[in-house]
Amino acid sequence: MNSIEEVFKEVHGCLPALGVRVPGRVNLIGEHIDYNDLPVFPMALQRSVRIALSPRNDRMVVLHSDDDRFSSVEFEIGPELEPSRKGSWGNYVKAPAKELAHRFNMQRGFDGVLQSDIPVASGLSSSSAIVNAVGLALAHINEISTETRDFASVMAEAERFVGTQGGGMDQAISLGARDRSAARISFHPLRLQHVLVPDDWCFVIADSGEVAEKSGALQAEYNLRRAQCEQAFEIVVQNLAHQGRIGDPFESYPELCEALDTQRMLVFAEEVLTETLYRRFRHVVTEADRVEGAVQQMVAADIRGFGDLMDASHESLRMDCQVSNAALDELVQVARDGGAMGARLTGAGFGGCVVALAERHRVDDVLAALRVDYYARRGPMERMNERLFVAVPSRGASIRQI
Ligand code: NG1
Repeated sequence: MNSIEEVFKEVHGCLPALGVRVPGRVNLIGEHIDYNDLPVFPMALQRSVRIALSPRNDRMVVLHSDDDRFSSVEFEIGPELEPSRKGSWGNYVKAPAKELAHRFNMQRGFDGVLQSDIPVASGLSSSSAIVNAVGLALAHINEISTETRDFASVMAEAERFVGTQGGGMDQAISLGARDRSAARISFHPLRLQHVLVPDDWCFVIADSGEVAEKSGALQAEYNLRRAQCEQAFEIVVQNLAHQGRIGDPFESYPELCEALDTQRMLVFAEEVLTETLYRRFRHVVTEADRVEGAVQQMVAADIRGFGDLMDASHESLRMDCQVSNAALDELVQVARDGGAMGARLTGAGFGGCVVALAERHRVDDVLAALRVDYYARRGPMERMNERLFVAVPSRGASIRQI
């Protein structure tokens, strides 16, 4: 790959003025619960989206992607921006432009070049990295504040432009992560509690090769999970209030989980919910407990305890949230058989990646098992170095003058 500055010169005929870098992320635990406003526990990756750019004196954005799979994008910034064809990556570029134009007076766009080494549609948040990178670029050149907490929420709102009713995890971690750390993220108000990842812990990422394209068919499944979780919450809370077990109905999952013991809540929920809604509800409240447990285990450097929670999370995602598939289950099993302390699907599921935790001295065994027992059986795969790697907990987004 040529350097981003070289590509910029080739495309735009001059050198760029600014460089923006936004990392992808891997969620360690706390899946399908950020949109229920419950805490999650991700970390940022060493892989990132980078944009080299020069501000323009008009409101055009002209962004060239240095990846043959994605064509260039060109549009004028404005609050009325219409999305391109469904599934088009340009919508992730338009999303922050529209949201920021809706909130602020933006007179300047940019000429840019985008490079990325985050695997696409794999649950590692390549899409939010693009949204954040374009958002940061536009905010910087239009002198809009990018204080992490507010800006992450604005970017989360922006990304819903593509049609997925996502939570706020991805934008918060890729903007606010610290070096060598994971972060427990809680919402309303957004707060990041940084936890150092023990040196001896290695998180292996393995891509199933099955595309989890959230702007495609998966979008409806994802949005359905969100709607089911909300419906389950409403029914449980209304019945609790109706039976006089609580005073005023709670307004959010965090309030409910804070007030009631999980097991007692589950016994009650099973009585009032249909089977599917009960499964979703059980996933949400038990996953919330696992997040708190996992944060404590990382602080205590208890790798076995953390691994067990990852296993339990995968089981819950498979059985209750029902977002796993055969390839993800197989990868998880191969990683565990190869010596991982625990493994689980990461991101929205239905394809994409798993994350496995290994002690440093066992990580080569885990990688070898995945190569031999998963990848070799599927024949040659393109971009193999993007598919299987050890995650390095990395710092969040940055902007530099070139
Ligand atoms: P992925 O599939 O990694 O982009 C999505 C959502 C998250 C979260 C996870 C499931 C977006 C941008 N991201 O992540 O908010 O809900 O699924 O835990 O919608």
